Amino acid sequence: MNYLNELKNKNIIVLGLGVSGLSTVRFLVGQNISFKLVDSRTSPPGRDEVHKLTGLETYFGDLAQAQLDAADLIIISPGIALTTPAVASAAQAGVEIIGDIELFARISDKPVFAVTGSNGKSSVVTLLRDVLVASGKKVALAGNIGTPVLDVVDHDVDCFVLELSSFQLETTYSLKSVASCVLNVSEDHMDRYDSFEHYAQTKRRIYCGAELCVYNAEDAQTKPENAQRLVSFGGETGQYHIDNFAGTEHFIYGSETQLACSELKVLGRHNQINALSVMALLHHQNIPKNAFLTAFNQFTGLAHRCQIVEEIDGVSYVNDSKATNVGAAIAAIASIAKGKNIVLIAGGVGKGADFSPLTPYITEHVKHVITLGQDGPHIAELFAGEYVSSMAEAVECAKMAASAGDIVLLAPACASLDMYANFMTRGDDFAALVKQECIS
Ligand code: UMA
Ligand code: ADP
Repeated sequence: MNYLNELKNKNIIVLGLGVSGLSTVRFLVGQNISFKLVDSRTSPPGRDEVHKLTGLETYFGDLAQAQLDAADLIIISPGIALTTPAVASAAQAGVEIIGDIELFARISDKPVFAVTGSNGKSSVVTLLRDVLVASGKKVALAGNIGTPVLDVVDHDVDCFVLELSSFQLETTYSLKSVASCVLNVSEDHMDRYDSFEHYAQTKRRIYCGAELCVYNAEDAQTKPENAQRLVSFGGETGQYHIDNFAGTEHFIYGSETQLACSELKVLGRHNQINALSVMALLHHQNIPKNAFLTAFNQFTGLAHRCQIVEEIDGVSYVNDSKATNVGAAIAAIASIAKGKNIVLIAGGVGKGADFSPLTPYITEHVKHVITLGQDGPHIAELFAGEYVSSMAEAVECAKMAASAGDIVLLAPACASLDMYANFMTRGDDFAALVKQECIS
């Protein structure tokens, strides 16, 4: 950790006091490295916790007044864009700007598996961690999934599994990995990027420093430009793919049968594709088949991703609150519909997305669209839906519209932040309201 000594002589600003900012603060304080803490909000979330730290210089308010140009190094939170004027001006003045993942990369030399993509990241990194653990490895899982990397950097583990967002990749320059993967790229965060290509390019930064680049053969945007060691996955055409063997679907590498798809207990084609990506990420690791078997058998999926909340009068209520973009909502509809039997609840913060790719799926599988939140009126207009003002009203209307055999699906295709603290509270609200319906 020589780099930490270098940091002791630098004028450092930690910019942002959310989950990752607070973790950076804890880490630097633990290393006796001094810094100034800045957040654009007058009352940022971690304010109470840092108040207890004596001798810490803080500035909370307009970044234009924060004197960012005076720093040698800014450790920036992922939620703050590099194009923010005060940040861009500091960069132009020669200030080095890195994120917590870059700091991690500079101080840790343990093996890393890194995963990004528009959808499926958390599911894939969790399953990957489970397989590694089943093979006897000590693993730390961190990054965009919720545990900041600096919270686990000094854990006694054999390797790190990191979920990385495009925001984090923007400020990551020297991460080395044994394997890195872009799962898929579909429109998301279009309020942060000037084009889809820029967003996709940012995701492909994950391949810099990767010994093995794992890409989706059925999504051209995931393919690295100049990589030496490549392995691909994809439902039909990847090196890791799915095919029939002795009458049942199997995960296959080249022509070698690996496991029956039925060993993976979570449902849906997208989960099978995710499992293929896990196998590809572990391509050179000599993981015994049994470890895959154990992990695939035991993986029940993550909360708020296509989870059945309740069945009431023959209608299934499914919480896919984590479908925060159009691609994820499409995956949910396509994987659970049986004909035209879905009542869809959608809406929230659309992040500048184009919702039209939903059209064929809604036409084929959705009998009624109920919308809410900031972009609710726009989505209702696009799909002849019904705009409501609360989740309670949405559940009530969905109940009226559904009949036995139907599925009421919360797959918002939008972020939750206009109405909720995060996608979890949105999903919990939906589930609680559905359960109330069950009692009443
Ligand atoms: N903010 C300000 N001013 C500041 C600092 C932040 O207004 O000075 C705002 C940001 O614009 C954003 C919010 O505060 O709206 C949170 O930003 P943050 O960078 O402080 O976020 P953290 O709390 O540190 O959480 C981040 C990730 N969040 C984002 O990238 C927005 C978390 O991913 C991640 O779990 C956490 O670090 C640990 O690594 C969440 C997320 O929504 C789940 N990620 C996006 C996604 O998955 O689509 C990318
Ligand atoms: P992320 O961490 O990228 O947001 P999650 O695993 O949390 O990914 O899943 C987010 C949403 O995407 C959920 O609604 C889930 O059902 C859906 N999803 C999971 N895997 C895929 C995939 N391979 N393709 C499309 N959608 C997916």
